This record gives sequence, C-alpha cells and structure tokens, in this order.
Amino acid sequence: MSVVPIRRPEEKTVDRAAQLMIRRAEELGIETVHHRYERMQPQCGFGLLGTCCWFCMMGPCRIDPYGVGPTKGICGADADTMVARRVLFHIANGEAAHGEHAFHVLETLKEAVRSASEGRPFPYRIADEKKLRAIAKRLGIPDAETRPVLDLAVDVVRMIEEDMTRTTEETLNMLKAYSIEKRRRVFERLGIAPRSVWREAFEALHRIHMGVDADYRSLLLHGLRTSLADCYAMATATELQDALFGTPRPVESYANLGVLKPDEVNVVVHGHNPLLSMKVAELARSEEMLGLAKSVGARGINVCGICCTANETLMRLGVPLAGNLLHQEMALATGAVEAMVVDYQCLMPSLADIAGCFHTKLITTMPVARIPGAIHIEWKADRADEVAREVLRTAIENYPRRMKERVYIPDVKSKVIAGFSVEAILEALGGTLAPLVDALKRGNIRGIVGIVGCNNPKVPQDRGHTVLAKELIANDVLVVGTGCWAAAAAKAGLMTLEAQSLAGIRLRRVLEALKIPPCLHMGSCVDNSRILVALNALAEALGVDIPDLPVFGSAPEAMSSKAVAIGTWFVAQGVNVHLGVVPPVLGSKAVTKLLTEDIEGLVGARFVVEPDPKKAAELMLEHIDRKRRALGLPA
Ligand code: MSK
Repeated sequence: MSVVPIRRPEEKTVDRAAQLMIRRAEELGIETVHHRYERMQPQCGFGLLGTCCWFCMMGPCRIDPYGVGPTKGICGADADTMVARRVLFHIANGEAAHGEHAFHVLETLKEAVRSASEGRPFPYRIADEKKLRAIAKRLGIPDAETRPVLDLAVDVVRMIEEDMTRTTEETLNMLKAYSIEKRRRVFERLGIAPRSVWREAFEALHRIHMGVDADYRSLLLHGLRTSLADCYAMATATELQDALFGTPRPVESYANLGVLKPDEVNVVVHGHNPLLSMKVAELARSEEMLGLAKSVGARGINVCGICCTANETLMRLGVPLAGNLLHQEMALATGAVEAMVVDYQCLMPSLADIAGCFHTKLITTMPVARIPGAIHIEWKADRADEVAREVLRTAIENYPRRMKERVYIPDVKSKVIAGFSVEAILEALGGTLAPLVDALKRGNIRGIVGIVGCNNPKVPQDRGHTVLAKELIANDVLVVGTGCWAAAAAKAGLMTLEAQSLAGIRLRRVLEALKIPPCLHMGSCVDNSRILVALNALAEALGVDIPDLPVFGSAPEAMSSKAVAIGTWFVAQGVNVHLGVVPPVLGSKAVTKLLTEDIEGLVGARFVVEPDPKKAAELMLEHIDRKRRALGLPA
C-alpha cells in the first residue's frame, strides 16, 4: 500500500505519541485515517454545505447555493429542506446509538434483578445499591430509602422500559426525574418533550422520507425533540451503569500510547458499552489469567482502552487510557497489541487492515457491530464471564506470535486523575454544592465550560481540545468534560494536580483547596448526562434557569452523529454550544440562521461556530461575563 502524505504529522496532530506513530505507519506503508483523509481531497462541496440529497432513488440531487445549476431537487425539495433533513437524520442516528446502548444496559439490569430474586447465578449484579436508591428516589418511587433494593430495581426497570416504548403522548419518566421545572415548561410550550426513546427516532426517519416533512422549521423542531430523547437515553445508560458497576470516584492512572507494555499481553478495549470491557478488565487481574499469561512468557496482562470504553474502565477500575478516536489505529500500528476487543460505535473498519499487518487479533463482540476480517466472539449477558475468558485466552495465546522486532511503542504517557462523577464532585466539595456556588458568586470560579466530543481529521488532533481548555483555565474558568476531549486533556496532562499551575490565580486557589485538577474527567460521551445533572443542581441552587448560568458547552473536534444529537440537546437545555468544525449546514441560510440565532428565542441558547480555539475561548469568556453581570455577580 503506498502512502503519500500531504501534511506533516505535526500538522495532523498535536499529540507527540501520534506524531511518532504516523511516521512509523508511513515507514511501514500502513495507511491511516489521516492518509485516507488526504486521499479524499477535495471533498464534495455539496456534501460539505449539506445540499446533497440521497434519501430517494430519483436522486442523488444537489443544489448549488450560489444559484448556479438547479435550485431544487428532482422532487422539488429546496436547500432548506435538504439541509434540515440531514440535520434531523444525524440527530436521529445519534439518538438511536445512545438509545440502543441504554437498552442493552437496561436489559442486563433487568436480568440481574430477576436472577437475584430467583437466587440464580448471573454475571451481573447491582454493585451500587446507594445509586440504585438514588435513581428510584428521583423517579418518585415510594420508600426508595427503605424498601428492599431488588423491589426498587423492579420498579426502576419498569419505569425506564415505559420510556423506551411508550405509545401515549406523555413524556419520559427520566425527563421528569432529571430536569428542572423551568426547562420542562419550555419543552411543554414548544411541544418538544419526547414521548419515547424509540418513537422520536422512528418519527424522525419518517419525516425525512421522500414526500413527508418539507418545512425546515418543523424538521428542526422535531430535531430538538429527538435530541431530548437522546439526552434521557444517555442519562439512562449512565445511571444504570453506575448501579451495575459502581459510581465513579477519583482514580489515578496513565494516558497515551506509552501505557502499552513491551513485555505483557496487551489487550485494548474499544467502543462505548462497558458491559463486556469491565468483565475483561476484572478477569485480567485474576490469578487464573495471570498464570496463563506467565505460561506463555509474558510478565502479565495489560488491559488498556481507546475511546469511551476506555473512559468507562478508567473511571471505575483505573484501567490506563491508550487514547481517543484518532489513536485507535496508532495503537495497533505499535505491533504490540495481542487483541483489540471492540463493542460498538466509533470503531474504524480499517482496524482489521492494520491488525492484519501484525499478529493482532481484532475481536468484535456485539451482533450490531461486525467488521470483515475480525474474529467474532459474541457477548451475551448470561455468558459474559465465559466470553471475557475466551477473549483473554485468545489474546494470551497470541502473545508468542508477537514479532518483537516490529514492535514500536512511543514512550509518551501522562498521569491522569479521572472519575469525577457528580457524586464525586459533591464529595470533594464536602457533601454540598455550597462551596462551588460560593466560588462562582465571588468570581473565584468565573464560569464553567463543558468540553466534549470527538476527534476529526479535518482539524489537528487534540489541538482544539487542549488549546481551548488551557485558555479557559488560565482565565479562571473551571473545565469539565467527557469523551475524546477527556482523553485529549488526560494525554496533555491537564487532569493532574500539577496542572493547577496553569490555572488563573483565583481558580488555582479553589483547586488547591479542593485538591482537584483544573480539568475534570466526568466520563464517557454517554456521561454528558452527568454534566446535565450538575447544571440542573447549579441552576436550582441559584434559583435561575439554565440559560442564565455563566456556562458554555463546546465540541471543538466534533465528528459523529452522536455529537450532533448531544450538541442539540445541550442547546435545548439552554446551554450555548461551540463547534470547532463547520457542520454541513451552510448551504441553507435559513437553517444556519435558525441554529445560530433564532433558536435562542425558543430555548435560550444557540450554536456558535468558531474553528480557532483561542477566539472560541474569547467569545465564551464574553458570554460568561455577560451572564455574570445579568445575575448581578462581580467580574
Ligand atoms: S468516542 S462519539 S469519537 S467522543 Fe465516545 Fe469519542 Fe465522539 Fe466517539
């Protein structure tokens, strides 16, 4: 395979390990995402503007927004309709991903409860009773503090099952439990309170079918509704995962490709759902598996992670984080990975090609996410322990096949403190939000920004994530976040106590008193719901609505449909959202205006697009200061 790079590695990523690995891949003739991105240039202008349509077989159609060529598709759809349909498609796509993730966790909890009630063995159990009781209490289930936990769990499962499949016009139980009244009134007024997790995505796909909804305003209004279904599907996944595996608490570990070990069996877990990866990580610590690893000449088993499965296992078990989205191929190109075990979402099909260049086994585990060239060992809840054992055995038996002379592990890693769930933040604050509210009121914390989302090869990997975060903390803004941003910040050393020195003097004093880093790792991308819980609590503590808070959201390197859904629900919840990658909407002036201006009149927040992270930080600071003034808070 010939690899002819256009940009130098330093232009593709700010991550030192990735720069080294891109060079290494080029030496070995291995094509990576960066090279495929370059081969794809120039990308289709119609696609970039959002004015191409392939939703029916009269097409594909395209509209030149500058008026050269057709101004309508073959069916008569104009640019506004085309762009709005695509936005809705992305939101529904993201919502379906989170919805199914939540559903798998729900089904597993349901079976765990049933097995425990009947005294049958089952690989999963309620590990965090306190969390289960807290969820039940929020859902309004009576006697949540005193009833037997299994009884409560039955009711929790029933209420969330209703949310998945409801056929009436009532809204989600989870929305009622995890929203503030002021927001609920907005959702009701606009008619965007979602009815069920499945119904909103279903209706979205209907609306974008040829000959259904042609009005960009009504398409986008349903986009808001679908995004809120996404929001509460994510909250479901997060909360139930905490009940099954434990609510994260601060934990120390390491991040970046340097966590791979030259003399151990390296098993990389990748994807989003922790149902199998937690089992793999736990079993890898057993005497049985360690003995097996030693029998093939390895010093041990090193489980580490990529993307959000990494965040899940890092937060709960301290499993090292090998990297974010654009690190997945780099990890394999080290030649040091015995097995990469994937569940779903954000898996590049190219993993099979790169694994094929080495001894590495790529193992798919979920029926919905198969990759040609991979081995498939299917996860089933009742067989989870056996599947984890089979996965680890496959990796261990593969260790002797490692070609040591082809191994190259960049010696780059950083310490990280992760695991800042809302509960953990409250503990750090002494059990109450009061110190945070006080610091915010006095201006020692000027504002709070949540940075989330992916990597995208259109922009240098981690540049937007880290430059923005550094600018904000230097200006006394506390930064929290999830997903691939969290991995970027961890790799850059921003999630350590040493990084307190990068904070402005006022913020630094708060951080030192609380003994926390300036950038708080709140989890995987599904865990953006933790940020919402924190926002709700903050708004209630100040007696205001979310749009009144001195806060901002950002996805500097957004990539996936899930990011579109998440960004949209943050806006629906009243948080301005910055995007560092221009989304494919500019082909419609009306849609662009609605998303970046008019939507504020509906929900109190809007999208802001700014590719330069320093300029983005400036506009966030202006917004934060404006909100502070409106609340009567000092600068
Ligand atoms: S993994 S959705 S690239 S955050 Fe959650 Fe990262 Fe975005 Fe996937």
